[in-house]
Amino acid sequence: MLFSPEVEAARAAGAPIVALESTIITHGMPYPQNRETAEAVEDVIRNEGAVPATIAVIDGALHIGLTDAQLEALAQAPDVLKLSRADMAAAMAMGRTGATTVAATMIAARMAGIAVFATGGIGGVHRGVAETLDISADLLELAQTPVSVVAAGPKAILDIEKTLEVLETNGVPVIGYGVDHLPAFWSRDSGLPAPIRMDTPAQIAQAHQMRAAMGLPGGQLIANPIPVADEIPAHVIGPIIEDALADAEAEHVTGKAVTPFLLQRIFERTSGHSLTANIALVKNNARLAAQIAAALSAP
Ligand code: PSU
Ligand code: MN
Repeated sequence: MLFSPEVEAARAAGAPIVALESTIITHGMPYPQNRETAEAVEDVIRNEGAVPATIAVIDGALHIGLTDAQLEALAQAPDVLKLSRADMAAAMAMGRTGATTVAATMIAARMAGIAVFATGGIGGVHRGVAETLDISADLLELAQTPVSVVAAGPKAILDIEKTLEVLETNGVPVIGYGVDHLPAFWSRDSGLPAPIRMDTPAQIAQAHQMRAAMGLPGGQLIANPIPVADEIPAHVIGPIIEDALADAEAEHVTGKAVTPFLLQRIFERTSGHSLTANIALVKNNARLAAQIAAALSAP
């Protein structure tokens, strides 16, 4: 495990650190917006007084925090693997380069002693699960790895109701931040109630600590709604998602390829509006994550 100089210094000083995933860079956004976003998100965290730790596997080494040069190289690299719990260790053993999903980033964060992680959206139960059994490893990671993950809610490409059921069965608290309804990534309201509502970073930090004190395994999912100005309302994004899902089925896209395929199609069909929204919500999540990290490290 290799720490960037910035993260190393933060660890030594006991400063708040926020983990960031890298699949969003390599498989979630096109170049150069992916690199620009990654840097902007890191800056949001720095401006809140915390230190960003973007996580990736580079030539077999697990990096906690990337330099600007490493970030730039990753953003442009062809054939970067998408690493989840199942393949992270294998990629390291083989000396490969891979981006970490939410699940893999949580694993790395726990190893590095980082309690808070910001991303855009988590994986979940895919629609048509009865046929495909496609349930993201992200959900099972939340059940066992003690990291608080700030996301903008499950994406509407998923079956949100079933995603909530799996999280509940696995004992994962799903916390709507300042909202009674669960947000749905591009939209502020999924139409479903948020299982728990909290209104301050301090409450979220306290609940994280309480779980640890109780010896409960697993993390928390904090669902932070996209800012009003950047929202794509459900009635606009809904039909576009339906089309993208139909394309995926027609083209027999399966497994790991499903999420990146759908995001790309939705990007094309919204003339890039989905990307603008995605960037805004990741920054918004980074801000909240930094505030939670600060509350956790407050004496
Ligand atoms: N949601 C996004 N963009 C992404 C992802 C999710 O808005 O890039 C990525 C995350 O890394 C997440 C992964 O962990 O997709 C989930 O993939 P899967 O459904 O194959 O588990
Ligand atoms: Mn999947």
